[in-house]
This record gives sequence, structure tokens and C-alpha cells, in this order.
Amino acid sequence: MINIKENEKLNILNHSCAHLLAQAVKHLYPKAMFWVGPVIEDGFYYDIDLGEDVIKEEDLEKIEKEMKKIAKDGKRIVREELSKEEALEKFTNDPYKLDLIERMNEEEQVISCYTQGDFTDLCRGPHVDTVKELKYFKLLKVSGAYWKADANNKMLQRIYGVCYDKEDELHHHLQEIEEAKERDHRRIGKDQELFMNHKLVGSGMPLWLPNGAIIRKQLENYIYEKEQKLGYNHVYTPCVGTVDLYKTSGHWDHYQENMFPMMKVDEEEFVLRPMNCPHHMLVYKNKMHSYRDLPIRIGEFATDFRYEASGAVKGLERVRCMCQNDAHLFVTPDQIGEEFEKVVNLILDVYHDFGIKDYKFRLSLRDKNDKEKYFDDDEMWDKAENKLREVLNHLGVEYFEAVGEAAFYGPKLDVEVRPAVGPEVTLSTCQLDFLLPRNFELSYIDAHGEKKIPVVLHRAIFGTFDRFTAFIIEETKGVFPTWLAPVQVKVIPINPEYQGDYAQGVVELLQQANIRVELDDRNEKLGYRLREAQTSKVPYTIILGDQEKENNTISYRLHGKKETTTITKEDFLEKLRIEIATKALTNQ
Ligand code: TSB
Ligand code: ZN
Repeated sequence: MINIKENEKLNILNHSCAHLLAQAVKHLYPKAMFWVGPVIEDGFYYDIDLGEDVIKEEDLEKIEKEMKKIAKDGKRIVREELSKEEALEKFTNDPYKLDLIERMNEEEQVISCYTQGDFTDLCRGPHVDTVKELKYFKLLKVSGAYWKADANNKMLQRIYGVCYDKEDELHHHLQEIEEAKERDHRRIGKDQELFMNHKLVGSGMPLWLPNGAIIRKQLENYIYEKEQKLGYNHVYTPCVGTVDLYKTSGHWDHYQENMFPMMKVDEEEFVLRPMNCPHHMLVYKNKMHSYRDLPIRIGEFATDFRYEASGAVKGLERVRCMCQNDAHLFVTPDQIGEEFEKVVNLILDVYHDFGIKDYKFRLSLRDKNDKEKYFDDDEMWDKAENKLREVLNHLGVEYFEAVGEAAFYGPKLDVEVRPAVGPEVTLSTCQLDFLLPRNFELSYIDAHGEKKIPVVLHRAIFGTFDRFTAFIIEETKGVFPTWLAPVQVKVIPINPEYQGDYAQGVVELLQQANIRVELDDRNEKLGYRLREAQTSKVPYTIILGDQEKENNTISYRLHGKKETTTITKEDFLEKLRIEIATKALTNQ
């Protein structure tokens, strides 16, 4: 998709279209008042206070019609510059615009407004010359948005739209939106019964259904095995901690707005944990360590709770209850480079296994001038940042640097991916930390018998199972590689009356080999059952007729393919066994 914001011409067009939208809304809902209507990456929106009225998705067409009518009328868009006093006077009945004007400084910015026909809006501009230029636009959706993004404020209505200067560009954009909707993990998750939400459980608290649980279990087994081979030790720790634990770690002071509130039980004050690091620090501290023990790698599939704004919560991608594929690596300063390299290699290895190609490494560094935001030890920061850079260069991975994006406690490497819908998100992360081991007074004995403080690497390869699953659903469009697919094989006897028993035997054979298999011997037409197997996205469909029964063979069809292959049951089993064991991406 084109980034409209970065294209000056489209930017002006979209911003002008936001005004056109506001004018049309004003015609249809005279009581409407307008907050702000900015251009965004893929179009524009306008936040509107409609009083008692509510705009629904089905009202957008009527608003669009009104916009077309105004555009056809072709009024000029006229700019007027005002003093602050004049602006306050002009918008005296509009509390939203007054709020904006009151915060403006005349010395620093020109206050201007733009008028088209019967509609005037406070705006910096620029705009197109006449509304006639706005031809190819579409309103896309409507949602709620708190005034100034503050949940204590009134909920406004946000209408999204997009405008292009050529018809085919708009058409192309709308097609892309349609495709993205098809891929959206929330849609596939519902269609394939992978997860659900229920308001009795709460927003951002998905329930994993049996099909989704199979995928998750496979992911857990997969990464657990990798981590075992790399010398990780997994633990189980509770998903609550006391307030004092988080005071010790510093989260209570620096991360509290992302945490669920405290709950009191007897005399103890608990919080649901937002991170697992404090627990793992205590696991490390449970015994003395020598430099010879390091690196120590403590891993956990750990449930965390974070307060995410209700508007930000999204399917499995952004949740309030998540499970991290977490580990904390305790190393000597000399081991930072080597251990970091192993983490990057693990990330590359995993992405290769899943066929993930479209991602970006972001190296987040400190802003040297910002002494407040960052832990104060220039030498240590320089060393650490250079080390991470050195490793990335040595591995030859492409990355970009983000100055001022590092955490308070150290530099980090994140992997950014783009979901079907919405802004980029972080999947994997690896964060260096010099502070937490100090806060917990961790130590090891070095080669000279001296007490030293270890460095910690926080790392999550999948990020969370939740977000990674969301991403994989979208990457595969719900056609999972066989090793991950909730149902791997569907068995369809052409005529259940004649081949039913044979089909049952094939099912049992596959079940014995731990293949996830389903029999479809319903009394429905073959075409209907085949179509359904296709839409349910099962990798293999086995079709059994008289010939197969006579010859003791099976005929299978791979998802999305027309041709059918006939082989012996044993050969099929062997083929599947290899495909699953190698986690092949053959049906991708
Ligand atoms: C890696 N303490 C570290 C840990 O040791 C940590 O918590 N890092 S984190 O805050 O970056 O979170 C780890 C990963 O969780 C992120 O990279 C991201 O992929 C995932 N994640 C973060 N917030 C959410 C959320 N609300 N929903 C789903 N996944 C999330
Ligand atoms: Zn951590």
C-alpha cells in the first residue's frame, strides 16, 4: 500500500477530503461538532461529536453521496488568516475548535481557516483549490475514539476514508483492503474456530479453542526443543508477584500504567505480573554462581497481564493476557557478544523454518543527549551498543538504527512485522539489561574470586504465542503447514455405504501414527464434501472409491491443488511422517 502521508500530493488530497467529509456530515447531522481530521498512512479520518446521533457503517454510503454532491457543486476552497482573537470569536460556539485555538501561540504559528461553500474549518492547510478535485474517494469504516485518546473523556465517532487522484489507484487500494480483510487473523480465527472472545471473560482476554490450542501446543513443543538444544533451563513461576517484587525491579515506578491494579490478600499486596524478569532474577539468586556456570539461560512460557487501551486490543495480536516465549540469559560482560549472536541466530533459524521473509530488524539505541531517559554510564552504553552492532554486521543481517528508542536499562534489537491490518508490531525482541541484576543484587564469582554483577539479556523469540500465532495465521492465510494444521488429513469415502469401513480403517491407521485426521462420511454429495474440505483448509484430503478399496491404496489431493495422486497407505504415511518431522512448508 502507498504511504499516503509521505506523498505530498495525496496528503493534500486526503486532508481536503477530510474537510469534505465534515461538510457532508454537517449537512446531514446539523448538530455535529468536529475535533481533528488528520491524514494517516493510508487515508484520513475525522473525529466527530454527534451528540445523541450515532453513525453506523450503513450510513457511510449516504454521507459519501452527500460528499459527491458537494464535490460536483465545485466550490472553491478559500484560505483566511486570523489573529488569535479573531479565531476565538469566529469559533466561539465550537468548544472543540476553541480548545485547539486556546493552545495556539500566535508568535509561533499562523492561525488559518479554510472555507468551502457553507463550511469553514480551522486548519493549517494546504488544500486543493476546489472541491471539484476530490473525485475518487471512499469512506471505509466508523469507530469510537475518546476525545484526546483519554478514556475519561467523551467518546467521539471516527470516520475513516481514503482519496486518490486516479480511479484505478482507488480501485487498487480497495482491492488491497479486501485482501487484507480476508487475511485478517480475527476473521480466520473465527472461521476456523481457533480462538474466541467473550465479554464475560473480558476484553483482550482471548480463549484458545481446540483448533487454536493444537497450533499453540505445536509452537510450544517446537521452540522448547530448540531451546533445550541451546542450553536453556525452563521453569514455572506464578503469574502474580507482590508489589514489593515490582518495587525492587523498578516496574512499580516505571511501568505501573501498563499494569493491572493491585489486589490485597490477607496482608499481602499482589499484582498480576506484566513481565517475568523479576521472578527469573530470584530463580538465579536462589544459589551462588561461579563465572564457570555462566551463561545461565532461564526460560519460561509465562503468562503476563498488561493494561492495553481498549481501543488498541486486537484479536491475538494485542491482548491483555498473553503468554511470552520468554527467557533471561545471565552472562558475564565478555559473553554479551557471543550470547547475543546466538539469540539472533535463533531468530533467523525460526523465521527460516516458518518461511517468514518480510520483517525488519530494528536496533534501538540511546539518545546520548537525553541524560534523563537513560541509565547513566556512557562507557557501558557505548561498549554495549558497539557490540550489538558488531554482531549484526558480522552476521550480515540488514537492520536499521533507532536512536532514542532503547529501553532505560540498555539497547535492544526488535523484529518488526506488518500485520494484514494496522500498524507494524514487534515479534521477537532481545534486550540488554545492566540495571535489573543490580536492583536484585545478583552476583557471580569471577576467575579471581571477586564478586561481579552479571548482565542480563531478555529475549522472546516468538514474542508471545498470542502475537506469533496471529502473525502466522495471516502469513499462511489459514493454510497451515501440515505439522501445524489442526486437522492434517480429511478422509472422504466416495460412497460411505461401500467404502465406509475401508475409510474407517485408513482413519485408524493415521490416528495410530499420531496424525490429526477427520472422517467425513456424511450422506452428502462428494462435490459438496470436497468443497468443504477445501474451504476448511485441511492440507490433505483423501478420497476413497472402489478402486482404492480393492487395491488397498489411497488417493489424495493437496489443499489448493486439482490433481489427485494414488499411492499405497504405507507410502502416504511415510510421506506425511517426513513432511511433519521436517516441518516442511510444502503446502505453502
Ligand atoms: C523479553 N521482559 C521482556 C522479556 O524478557 C519483555 O517483556 N519484553 S517486551 O515487553 O518487549 O515483551 C515481549 C514481547 O511480547 C514483545 O516483543 C511482543 O512481541 C509481545 N507483546 C508485547 N505486548 C503484547 C500484547 N499486548 N499482546 C501480545 N503480545 C505482546
Ligand atoms: Zn524480561
